[in-house]
Amino acid sequence: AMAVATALCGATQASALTVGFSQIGSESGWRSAETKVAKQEAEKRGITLKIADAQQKQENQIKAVRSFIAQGVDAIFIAPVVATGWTPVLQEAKEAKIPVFLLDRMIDVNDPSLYTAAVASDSVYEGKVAAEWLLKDVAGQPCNVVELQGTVGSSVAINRKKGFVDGIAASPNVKIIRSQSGDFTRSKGKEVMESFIKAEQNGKNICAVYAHNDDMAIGAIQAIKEAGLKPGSQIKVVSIDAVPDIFKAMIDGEANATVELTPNMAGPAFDALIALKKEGKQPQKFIQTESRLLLPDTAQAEYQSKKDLGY
Ligand code: GYE
Repeated sequence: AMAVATALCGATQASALTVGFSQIGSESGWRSAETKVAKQEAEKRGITLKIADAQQKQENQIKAVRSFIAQGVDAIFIAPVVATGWTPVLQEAKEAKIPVFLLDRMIDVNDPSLYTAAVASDSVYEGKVAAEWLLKDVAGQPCNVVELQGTVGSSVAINRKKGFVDGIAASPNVKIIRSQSGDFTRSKGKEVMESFIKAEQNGKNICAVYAHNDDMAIGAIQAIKEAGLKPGSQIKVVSIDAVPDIFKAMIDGEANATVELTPNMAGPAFDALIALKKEGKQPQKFIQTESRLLLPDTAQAEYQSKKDLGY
């Protein structure tokens, strides 16, 4: 009875809240999961969530934010497609006294008060974890790496590259020989991997592919197979996100490692918002999610648990 009363009470207090979420789009399995989880987490708390899909365009995000300001929402969540260009619209939100929460990507602004808090992983660290896995796996042997970068200008593409480059810096046996953006999509990941394979002796000169997300890795796996090579052994595959399909690939011996990123970015942001509105509690500026390295030994269990979570 106590639990019910508490739940009702929480729901009543939160039900007044309306949040506008400017989402990037649905470029990856991870992104779709994040949207789905955001809806579930809003419902749990009795929050009204309005989602605007920007179809990968910052100008659409800026329009959406302006429209949320005009509607007088209680808070604005933004998953910023690129890092720069946010100051003017965030200034408008600040003047309207609407708190802004960043989800999963960061921005470059001179004035940190332009947003209230960010929920994201340490994406430099993710790149480092991927590099460390590869260094350990190749154990001093030479290894030519091709890199599939995320969306150009996004904080995560910049940081995942930096973390990996830093991670291999002291190991001259591991080298990035080619690097290009695959825009975080399967189709582009496949296309770019095909061009890397053609340019590198039909793939024979490539030891590993490092993809900034699992979807591009899955596209790359397809390209490797079509070139008559074995992904996971002849060309190693390491990526980031931990979507169900990468575990399927691990089970089939076609992918080697991923760095997990929770799709639940909205939940912690909702909690911080409720604490801010209810108790006037200023949230932590950077709410960091975990980054676990996941390998084939747990792929079956991980696949199942992700599916059980509904993505
Ligand atoms: O890793 C990728 C998505 O911004 C952290 O964006 C996110 C990334 C995620 O498209 O799959």
